[in-house]
Amino acid sequence: MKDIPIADVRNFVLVGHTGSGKTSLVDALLYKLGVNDRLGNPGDGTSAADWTDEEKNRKITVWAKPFDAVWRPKGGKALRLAMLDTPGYADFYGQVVAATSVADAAVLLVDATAGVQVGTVRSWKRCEALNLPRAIVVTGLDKENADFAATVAALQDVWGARCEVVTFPTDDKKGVVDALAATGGPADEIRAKLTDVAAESSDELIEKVLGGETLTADELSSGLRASVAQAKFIPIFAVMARQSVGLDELLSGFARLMPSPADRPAKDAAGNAVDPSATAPLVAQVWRSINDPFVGQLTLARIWGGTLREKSEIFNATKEQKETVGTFYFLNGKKQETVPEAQAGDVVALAKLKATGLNDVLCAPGKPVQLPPIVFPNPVVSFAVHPKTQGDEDKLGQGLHRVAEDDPTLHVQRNDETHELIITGIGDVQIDAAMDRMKTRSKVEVTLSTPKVAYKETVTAKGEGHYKHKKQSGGRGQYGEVYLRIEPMKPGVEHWFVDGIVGTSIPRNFLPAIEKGLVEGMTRGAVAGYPVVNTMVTVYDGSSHDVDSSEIAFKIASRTAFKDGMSKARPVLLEPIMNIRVTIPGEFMGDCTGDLNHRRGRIMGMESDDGMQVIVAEVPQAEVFKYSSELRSMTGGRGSFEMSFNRYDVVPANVAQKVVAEAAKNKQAEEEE
Ligand SMILES: Nc1nc2c(ncn2[C@@H]2O[C@H](COP(=O)(O)OP(=O)(O)O)[C@@H](O)[C@H]2O)c(=O)[nH]1
Ligand SMILES: [Mg+2]
Repeated sequence: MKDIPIADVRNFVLVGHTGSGKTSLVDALLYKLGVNDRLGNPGDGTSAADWTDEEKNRKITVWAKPFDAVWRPKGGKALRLAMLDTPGYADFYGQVVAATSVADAAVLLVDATAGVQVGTVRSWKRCEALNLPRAIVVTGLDKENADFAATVAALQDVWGARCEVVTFPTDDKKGVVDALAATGGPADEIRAKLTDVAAESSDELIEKVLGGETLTADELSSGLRASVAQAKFIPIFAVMARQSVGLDELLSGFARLMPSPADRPAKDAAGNAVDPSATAPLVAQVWRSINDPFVGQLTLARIWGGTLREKSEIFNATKEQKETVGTFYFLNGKKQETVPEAQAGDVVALAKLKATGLNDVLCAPGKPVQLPPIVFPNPVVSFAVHPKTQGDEDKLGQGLHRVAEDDPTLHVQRNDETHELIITGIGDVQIDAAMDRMKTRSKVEVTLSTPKVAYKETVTAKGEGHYKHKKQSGGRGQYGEVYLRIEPMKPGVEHWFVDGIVGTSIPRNFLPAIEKGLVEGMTRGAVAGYPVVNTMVTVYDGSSHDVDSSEIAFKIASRTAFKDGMSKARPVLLEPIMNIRVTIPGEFMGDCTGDLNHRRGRIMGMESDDGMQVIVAEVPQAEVFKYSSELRSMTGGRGSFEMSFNRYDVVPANVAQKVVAEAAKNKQAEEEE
């Protein structure tokens, strides 16, 4: 906003374990800063931040959302806050990835009664990967057993002395002391430590300190701020959000220590800094896209530089297309405030853009800039989706598509081989929430099931096939005879169908029909009726009849000869094999490797990563459809995994037997219908 210079803007993302009080802090700030006239609580569904139905019902944050407020301290400068609240629950990690990508800093919340949790570590790692400046806010201090000092010690134990206290609770927990402002008692001790941190940021300050002088308040702040910007110093704040205690001290800490959009400009794809000033050409990045049934299409963008104006022409540099900006808003939960212009640090919601989607870069006309795209985690959990009501298939397809549009970590796909609609996500709670959303929006109810495995078949040896199709019924008969050879595809060979016919046993004009018959034959292999791959067919002989031979006769002959030949070419069943990377605390190592072996997995290696153990393995897809929830219960939520397709490989005989039996049963059921 125009009246507050960029230097006085603080854009930050709130991250941390689920239940650490992120949304409560947002609610407390919105209430304190006059955005809302009552204090909402995510715990009882009254939060102004967790306002969507799915969030109210589950009492957790599901979406990363922007909030906007101004702090006007008595006698001080106004500070504009652009906050991004994020979900702590692992299934919604994609939202954390999006929001951290467009924030200038992170605020990591840690519950004083729980300490460092899985979600805390996950958030921290994300910040490290982005080298994001950050602060820690200790919450839950009003709870019984809460111990601020012990929590600080635990944080320093994991992340070292770069984490140091700036504000701390009084003994009666009725107030919070700001060590940068107060004197006497523990504040002096803390300030001495902070002075050392600040001194390290510049030669000038270090000389002053070594010379025995005390740093002025401004020197101390600016020294600390330089270290925060490089993530070398991480200030710890104590806050009691629900009691509105420690908020002024927190905000004044943000003003003194946290970076402004001018301190940490975005880098374009070539590594050049984007000019953050308001007079520079516009650069804004789309990090979320909302398809709301009431407000329509909303595009959430973070402005990195220049000024975005209402009713203006801009350029989508990613799509290389002009866009017209109508109105845009600051969002505060359900509230939308129209703003005429926005600058670096602002997160705005643009209505009704035509061509713009996630990850697009919006620029001034004639000044295109490319930014590195936000890279989302790969979804790993799949379910087959079936409509509860027959006849809802079309509605289901559309509905799924629509919910997947809002969430880049949800993929929807029809599997052409199993004929199932498959939804893939990060976790089952995420998929469950998406299905609820679809029920409300598209009025389709569904059941979920474990997807069918898309088996394939191939041959491992040479096999001869033969069939003579001969029918004499009344008038014109049908005649076609085919001899063929089936073998595994040879490396480097391009075409799977080889014409090896010598002489005129089969007239050449029937070859296309023969090939069609083979293609049909390959859709249902000889083992269990799955598609056949990697198989070469040479047709080398046959016979025809002047009158009775026809395309249809040769199609039937080649299709049947294929089945004959395939069954003699030592056919096998193939299954998808996945790469899996399981990250767990060391204590679960034995359980997890044992479990993977049990799932027919092959351990390829082990690594350690930041205090966690990593198992790298290959495992058949059929065995890991439910791995997400099973790993969660095996490790108490402390394990995580990534998964990607590797290859198709032969199904071991004992397992294949069961698949074949199952296929035979299904075929019989089909025929009886
Ligand atoms: N006693 C107490 N409860 C809190 C505090 N912060 C949050 N809560 C409660 O803890 C629950 C989870 O808080 P929430 O803000 O949704 O956590 P988030 O998942 O990090 O956003 C809610 O019921 C809050 O009312 C706190 O500092 N003290
Ligand atoms: Mg929350």
